[in-house]
Amino acid sequence: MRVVEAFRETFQAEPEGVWHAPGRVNLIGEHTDYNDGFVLPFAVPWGVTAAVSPRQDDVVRLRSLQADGVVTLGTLDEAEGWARYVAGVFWALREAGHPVRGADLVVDGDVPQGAGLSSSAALEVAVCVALNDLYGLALDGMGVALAARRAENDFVGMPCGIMDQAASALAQEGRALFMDCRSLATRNVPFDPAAHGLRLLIINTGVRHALADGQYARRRQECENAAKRLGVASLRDVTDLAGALGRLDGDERRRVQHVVTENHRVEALIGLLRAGAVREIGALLNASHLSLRDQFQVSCPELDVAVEASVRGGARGARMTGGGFGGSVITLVPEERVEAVRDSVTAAYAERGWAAPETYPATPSAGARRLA
Ligand code: GAF
Repeated sequence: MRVVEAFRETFQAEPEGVWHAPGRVNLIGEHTDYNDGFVLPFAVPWGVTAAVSPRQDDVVRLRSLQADGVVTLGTLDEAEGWARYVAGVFWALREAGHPVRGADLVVDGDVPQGAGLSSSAALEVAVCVALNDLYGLALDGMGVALAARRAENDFVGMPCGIMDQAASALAQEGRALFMDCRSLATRNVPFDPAAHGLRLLIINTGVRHALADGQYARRRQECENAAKRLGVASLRDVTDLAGALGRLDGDERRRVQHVVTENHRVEALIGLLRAGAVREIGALLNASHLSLRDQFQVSCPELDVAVEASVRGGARGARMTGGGFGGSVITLVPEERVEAVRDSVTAAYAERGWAAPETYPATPSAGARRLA
């Protein structure tokens, strides 16, 4: 494993172990996690592999095969850029009272760039499962996800929900992960499009619009404001949508419309999967995309064009996946239409002078685990 060779070369020692944590795509349930709602992500075959040894002191030495040099952190506050995601995990575990000292780490990531497939959650979770094992913390998968989310919320400063870290920590091969983000109950739901003559493709727009982080925090705030105005703890608790919409206007009204209907779409999609009606989930994917575009307003032209062109090319349905403002589209395509869908998207992009986006098969993969 090249991460082990790099560890030997960097620290002149064998790593104590090697761990892997994947990125994710979300099948449906977008911008619902921080509203105590439902999500249905699954792990992708790409992620972060970490070779790690514990230390007797509190120093963290860190090398990424995707960046130059070795970062040495005497204190966690010294971390900058990508190293903050790693330092944040040490911080979150120590804050929770776990006896975590320093470590030497080499990390190697292969999540496609710009794809919005949660490479940062993969990095956090890979480090967290390593420290969990090395320091005997006995956290379960959700415990790992919660510590990783705390690192991102309170150390990195990104107010994300629990979906990405939970998917990375708890996903299983061949299954999607249904999660109730209020109770944190999870269920691994079999999802095998190939058994139905279908392919789920990821279309990576390769763009990430600069407003993404600021708009994410704003959406979250709008949802909290709307919940307060409606007198509910969170938008999960809206049971009378028509009544709620009648009491709101403008952006808050749109946000509520999205979140409430999106939760129902997650439940409907689970129902179809349970009935073996995988071919029928396309309409829910399309409806989710329109809602994210028009009500939640987190799409962008590159995502919309990829969705529309893939449906024109014969996809059963398509939607943006993840936070939005760039990243990827997922599209559910009958096997015999895969080439036609790729051609349709490439042509639509070319018409606008955009480079052809990369596409990859999205195979539901295993969650975080120790490799060696
Ligand atoms: C990002 C966040 F990190 C998730 O928590 C989730 O809110 C998602 O956007 C939108 O569904 O990936």
